[in-house]
Amino acid sequence: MAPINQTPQGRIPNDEPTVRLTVSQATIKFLANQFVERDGERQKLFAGCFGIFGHGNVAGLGQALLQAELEDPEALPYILGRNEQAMVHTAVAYSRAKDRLQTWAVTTSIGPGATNLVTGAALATTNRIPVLLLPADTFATRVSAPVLQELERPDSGDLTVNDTLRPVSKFFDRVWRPEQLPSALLGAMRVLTDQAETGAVTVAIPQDVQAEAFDWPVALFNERTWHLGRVVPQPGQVARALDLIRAAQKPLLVAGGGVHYSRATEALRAFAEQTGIPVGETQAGKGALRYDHPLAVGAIGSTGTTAANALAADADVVIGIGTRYSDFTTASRTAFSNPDVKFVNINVCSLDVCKHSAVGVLADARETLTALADLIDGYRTTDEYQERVRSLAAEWDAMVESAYHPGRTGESGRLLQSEVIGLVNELTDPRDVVVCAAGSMPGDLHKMWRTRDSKGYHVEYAYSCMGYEVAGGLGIQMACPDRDVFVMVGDGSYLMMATELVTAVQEGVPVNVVLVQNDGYASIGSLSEELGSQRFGTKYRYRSDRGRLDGDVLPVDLAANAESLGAEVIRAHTASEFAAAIKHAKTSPRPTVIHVESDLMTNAPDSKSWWDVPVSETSALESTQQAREVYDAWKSVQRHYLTPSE
Ligand SMILES: Cc1ncc(C[n+]2csc(CCOP(=O)(O)OP(=O)(O)O)c2C)c(N)n1
Ligand SMILES: [Mg+2]
Repeated sequence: MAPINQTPQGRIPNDEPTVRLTVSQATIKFLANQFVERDGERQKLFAGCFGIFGHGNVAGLGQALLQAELEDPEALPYILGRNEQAMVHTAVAYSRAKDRLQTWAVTTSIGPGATNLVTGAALATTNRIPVLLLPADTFATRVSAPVLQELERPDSGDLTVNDTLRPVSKFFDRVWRPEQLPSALLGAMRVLTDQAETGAVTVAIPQDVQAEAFDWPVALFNERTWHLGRVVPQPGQVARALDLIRAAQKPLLVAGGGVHYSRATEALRAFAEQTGIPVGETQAGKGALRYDHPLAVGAIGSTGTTAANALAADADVVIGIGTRYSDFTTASRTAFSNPDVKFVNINVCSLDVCKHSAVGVLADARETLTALADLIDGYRTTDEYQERVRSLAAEWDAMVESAYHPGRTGESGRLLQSEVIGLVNELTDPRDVVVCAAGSMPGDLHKMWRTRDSKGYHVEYAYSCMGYEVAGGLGIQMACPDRDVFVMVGDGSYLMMATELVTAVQEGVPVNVVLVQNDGYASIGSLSEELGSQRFGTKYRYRSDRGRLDGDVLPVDLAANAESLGAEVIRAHTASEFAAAIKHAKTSPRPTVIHVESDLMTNAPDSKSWWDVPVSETSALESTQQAREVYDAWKSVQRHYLTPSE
């Protein structure tokens, strides 16, 4: 080691060119120069930056965004959103529509602006979709403390409300000093572009630091390309997977969201056709195979088709591709009930590869399917098995057909929800996109939506967040201007967050919204009833003389609400009015909301499945006691899947 007083003789002096910019200006300039490449396709990582300004970011990042817009409007376009959580939803939906190859940055003020991000961040991380959050933070210098919206604590000087974003972010950094910015930004990019690690990424910048100037090495702003490689499966892993598949009599493929992100739908179809293995789909995986393909059995699990669930019950080898095996997919570990069932898990995430004691293949879905197809030789399921697949699928499809065309209305004379879904399905183009997140419709859509295009189905069901729908629809319509987007939203979700209709109007994004008004929570209401809780507290009613929420229906007019936000609104009462409204919405250049009333009682065909929601073990209500008996019976068939699949 050199003595401390030695000079660096003989070394070349550091004359790296620098540029003097604020931390905010440097951040924006850096973000505008990030690119992503996969399969030879290169594009900007950030389509732009959503934001809502407050004192935390208006003069820092706000000034930088203004300067950038004036210099080059294409560099990092700024869009004013209406709610911070909603802006994250819009960014996430956009990114999912782009197979996670592109996303947005989201800038917020400090305090409530920042904490409004938490739900959006949790949604992004749960769904594993990249989004960059740039919440402002309280002063690094603290001279003016406590500042407006600062969480002042007696026990900590460096904790701020932004720390709530840590557990819901896949990467979190706070830039206390300008020198920290390069490592914070590069760390953020690494996680955003890592297929296994991605999710919400937070870089919090204190409001004083945002405005501080620094001499940055120019190289920080060079164009930088993040190459998204495809992880190739190891031969040993492929061999072990092949051993299992070749021995399978009744195999079943389960396609998850990873099939889409990897753009493996063609490889999946080819593999299924080569081997005669049927394909079930999770919520995120739906659309992996066209609904009418002879090997498609549609949705699997708690909201699955009877076809997929019958095959799941018998399956001896389950090949999960890009799936997290959520409780809805596994029917809370009751769907795969063959005592000898074995699993092959293909995933880029080691967390998922290990589930259910599977034979794991830690690799890209497309690469793995291609490798399996190359090596599986003449393996094929029997004609008898394939015939069973076709007949089970046909049986389900007939049920969907009658649910689409019920030939009757609900008890109140309103349209049945299954007919509403059927009309949207039949009157939209195959490439149009249906969007949903929470309520009774995600389950109904999972079961009944006939997907005709791999990108035609977008239901956020990892976080199933009420309020995602309209904001998400905006993002998808922005990502796919050549498709018509139809958001299906319940009155509950609409009331929680319809704010981004205003943003859609502002940006001229012609997203369509089908608003199903049923005066309450059909979903949680029917769950409540099933679990013996009698739909308690799930209806939009006045408080009655009895002191309960069982008075008259509340006089809420959501169509008028949508009109007031600037959308074009059509009130449809009958099937023919509704059909005309869909046709009109497809041609309208404006955001269009179709308001339709339906019943709280929905009528989708039964999945013959289960979802683990615990029922009170002891209760004064007979309805609850009966529900507990059913619950105990299902609990007794729940599995752990602990036997190694090898
Ligand atoms: C933010 C959030 N809060 C609560 C829930 C729990 N939840 C799931 S569905 C639902 C009701 C949805 O109502 P609505 O949008 O009217 O749809 P419907 O059930 O009537 O079809 C609730 C409260 C949730 N998923 N997200
Ligand atoms: Mg409702």
